[in-house]
Amino acid sequence: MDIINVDYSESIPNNVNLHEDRRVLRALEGWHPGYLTWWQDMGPEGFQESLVYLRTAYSVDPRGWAKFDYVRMPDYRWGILLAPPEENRKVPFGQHLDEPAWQEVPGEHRAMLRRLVVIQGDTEPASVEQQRHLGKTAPSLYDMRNLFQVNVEEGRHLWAMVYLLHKYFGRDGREEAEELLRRRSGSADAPRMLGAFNEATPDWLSFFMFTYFTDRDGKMQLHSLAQSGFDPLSRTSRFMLTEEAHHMFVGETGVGRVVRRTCEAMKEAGIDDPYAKDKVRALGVIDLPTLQKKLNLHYSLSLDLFGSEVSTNAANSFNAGLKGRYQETKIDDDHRLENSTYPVLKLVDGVIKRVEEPALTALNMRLRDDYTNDCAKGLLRWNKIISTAGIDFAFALPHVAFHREIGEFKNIEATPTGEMIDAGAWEKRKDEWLPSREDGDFIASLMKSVTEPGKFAGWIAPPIVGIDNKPGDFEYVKIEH
Ligand code: BYC
Repeated sequence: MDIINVDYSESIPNNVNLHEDRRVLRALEGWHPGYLTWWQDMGPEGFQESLVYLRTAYSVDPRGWAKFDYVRMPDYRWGILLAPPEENRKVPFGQHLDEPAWQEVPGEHRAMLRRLVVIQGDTEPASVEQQRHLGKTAPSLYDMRNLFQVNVEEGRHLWAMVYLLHKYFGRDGREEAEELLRRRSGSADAPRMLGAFNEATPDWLSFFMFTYFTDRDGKMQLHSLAQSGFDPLSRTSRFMLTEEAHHMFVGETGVGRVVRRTCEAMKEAGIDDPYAKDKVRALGVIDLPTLQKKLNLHYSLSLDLFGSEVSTNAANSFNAGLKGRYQETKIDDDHRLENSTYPVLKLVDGVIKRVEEPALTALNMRLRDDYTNDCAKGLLRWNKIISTAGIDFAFALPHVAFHREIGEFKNIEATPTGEMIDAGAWEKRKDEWLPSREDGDFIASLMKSVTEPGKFAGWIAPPIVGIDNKPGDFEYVKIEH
């Protein structure tokens, strides 16, 4: 079997030898039409007939795995790709440490494993649903293409999880796979499972913040699942991470280009004061304090995706060898964590305090801390753009107690610097910290579609290089009306 190159002669491209696995092939072929209906109903609105310059994975060889070509999105070849197996891989943590990694579902941990796969799977179509209207207001063809690339790959990530459900979980796996197509982001009756995936993505700034902050939760969670003792989950997560890198690139460079354009416009107009909101907005660019508010919103929503700071679910899935830590195999400790502690910020007698908790139950917190460190890197780059322009302003990540719905701080209100305030003060001041209706209206007023090759909306700078090294005026999307 060729585990490096993908077999495209099958109806479902794959490197898992599907043609020899008639049961799973039939199950996936049975699921496929429902997926396509979902894509038509909930995928990018208005561009299903357009030719989009997309990358498709043809191999899982890290040295060259994708090829670019014009594709109509419904014809995209969503496939099943697992990273090559590591020989003699062992469970790298938990109670089963150093036992051979499982090629089949360990019976005693089946329910827990299915839950992890379903939650991961649920987020993928949710993000496509959240972004479905954005094509119509894309600031350029380059950006429109990046949006659609992210969308088709999130669709593929759904396939990745559905494959695991069909292959390893039998009847209840099939039922869960159906449910993944039935739930809808923001629906009152059948919402998506995690909070941030039911929020609207109303404009392109939200899209860039989402791909920066929320896709980065995806990165951290996938890294943890890539450590899994259940080898098929590890292998599928490892390949998903290869694709995920582009999504975070879209977020980081997207926000960076907005910041750059704002700074340029301010300099051209001789405005030094970043808080001169009306003057800056009159230039048709987004003022830096409003960008900070958007950042506050998306970062805090994404923190909620890590679950409670202290969680027995997290401890159980670690003990069971199903979900590890970020870069587990590079950490120098016993990989069992039975006797260690980890510092956690908690609400103790009404005060935010750092306390030592058993490391096992504090695993969500640890992953969230790794996430925060990763998030901070982009802020440094954005702040560099601002300081180079000579403007006195710097983005900062808000305190973890700010605007939370999950965990220790869900019942209190706190400012972005972590000062606790009462509900009345929060109501009065929240528009200083989170995008107000007026901010939303202003951003919405800038969201005008630009579809001439090489042209960009006035609120965002062009990228430094094109996708696949294409020239600046490349027609990334051939729009079919
Ligand atoms: N919203 O013990 P707790 C991505 C529930 S993103 C609603 O604190 P646990 C992507 C929880 O289910 C990555 N409910 O949490 C990004 C539990 O309910 P039950 C997606 C929540 O289990 C962009 C109860 O509260 N992958 O890939 O330790 C675009 C107590 O939970 C939330 C994963 O997340 C919430 N935010 O941790 C596209 C990995 N948080 O069971 C894609 C798989 C908690 O008592 N999932 N609850 O009824 C997990 O590892 C864990 O389930 C979680 C939660 C980290 C999500």
